[in-house]
Amino acid sequence: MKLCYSPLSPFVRRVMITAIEHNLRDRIVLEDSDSSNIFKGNNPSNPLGKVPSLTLDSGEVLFDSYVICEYLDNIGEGPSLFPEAGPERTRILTLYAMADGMTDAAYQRRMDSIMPDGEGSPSWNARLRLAMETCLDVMETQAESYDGLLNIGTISVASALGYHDFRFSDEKWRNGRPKLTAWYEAIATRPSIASTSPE
Ligand SMILES: N[C@@H](CCC(=O)N[C@@H](CS)C(=O)NCC(=O)O)C(=O)O
Repeated sequence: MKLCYSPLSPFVRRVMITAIEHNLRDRIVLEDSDSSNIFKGNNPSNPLGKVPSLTLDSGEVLFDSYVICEYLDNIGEGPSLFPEAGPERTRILTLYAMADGMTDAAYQRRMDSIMPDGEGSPSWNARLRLAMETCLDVMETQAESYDGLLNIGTISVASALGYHDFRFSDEKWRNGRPKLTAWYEAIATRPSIASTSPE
């Protein structure tokens, strides 16, 4: 299997965490993305021009990160990160959607900030920042319920927070959010999380 990837992408990070948790890391060959032209996208294997994509040995190409994580979850070893259909799955996928949306907002803000002079939008940036702050506030109210759980929702929250630290450290998400901070500090020591941190 070939994974088109970028080491700094929070979306790729979910895939890497899933691969490590399921003992699949050795079966994945990493292919660098091409970020030389931001207007072309970075991955021709994906019609959306984004990483990650996973090319199977059959030649079939999977995207996006959610689909790849679920595929790896199905073929890998160990406990599933995707609960069976039912209320628990719905709750975890809703958590995933919040973490995914927060990550996407952060990524859009990052891209907006590197557009040529005059092309960025301060108003849209403020809209996206508010969404990120609101997600963080909701996560703070839920953080105690994340304790000890490893699933597609919690690994996506951890990836979102890692990306926040990496790109927006000046916004100090930990301030006023002690429960989320404590949860994150604990999960960040897990080998699959620690070894995929965007440094
Ligand atoms: N929903 C997608 C998002 C992927 C995504 O936004 N990837 C970014 C890197 S963090 C990318 O490749 N962007 C290149 C571009 O949009 O041109 C997923 O979960 O895989």
